[in-house]
Amino acid sequence: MEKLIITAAISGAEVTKEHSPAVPYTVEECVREAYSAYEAGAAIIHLHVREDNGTPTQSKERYKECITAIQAKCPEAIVQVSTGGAVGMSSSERLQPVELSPEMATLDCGTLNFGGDEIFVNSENTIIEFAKKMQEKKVKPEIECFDKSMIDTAIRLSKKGYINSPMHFSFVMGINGGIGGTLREFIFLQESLPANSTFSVAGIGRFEFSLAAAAIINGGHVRVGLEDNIYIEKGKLAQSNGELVQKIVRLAKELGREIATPKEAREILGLKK
Ligand code: KMH
Ligand code: ZN
Repeated sequence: MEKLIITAAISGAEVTKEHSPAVPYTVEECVREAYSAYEAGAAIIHLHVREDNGTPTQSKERYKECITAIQAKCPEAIVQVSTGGAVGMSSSERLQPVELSPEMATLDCGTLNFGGDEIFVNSENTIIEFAKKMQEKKVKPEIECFDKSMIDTAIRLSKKGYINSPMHFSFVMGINGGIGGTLREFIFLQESLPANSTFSVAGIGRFEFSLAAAAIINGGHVRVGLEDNIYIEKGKLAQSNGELVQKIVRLAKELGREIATPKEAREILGLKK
């Protein structure tokens, strides 16, 4: 089986220091959290940025500052910017960090009720606009799927030439409003993928580690991090993103799967650096 790529979603846009004091807001805090994950074995840093007071922003300048600082401390890490941003942001606001030509960016492939009464809007035109910008900037999309229909949308847009193959998917599972976090749903998503694709699984909250184990044994890759889950075990907060990554490294070792270095992750994903 191919080596395991671990992505650390270190910051997110919804989780706050009230939930966990380890959630990073400032550039220094983002570097601290990215380094803890990188040192533990994460090849990819999935990045949202904030103002110093914790307000989510998609400012190109803030991303640039943060990416430069992370790369100084974690020179090999693959930085994947978010184009999801926070619920309610406009598409032009969300798309800004792609202008920096990062190696990867998320491409959210559909609209859903997001965790409650909010709506995360990704109309087909928005997805196409984002996908075209990623092709122009030579950015590899990580296709975020919160439900099975989003895989179908990506396949349809790929057939129309908006998304290059082979595609790399991320199943984000367990958000209220999206697909659940059971093994049955995981298998359903995996079996819905085009044959040549790669995929990673991000289990939200209590689904983080069970779905990580499913991905490890089934040839997928894994995303963990404070964006998705703040607990290292039931009722116990993780001290850092690094601690969450360490747990995945232990799981992978027990299950006989080796961890991909950033260089190996680039080879698996077809990234050029
Ligand atoms: N913050 C969520 C509304 C992404 O990074 O592309 C969207 C999100 C997805 O986190
Ligand atoms: Zn995100």
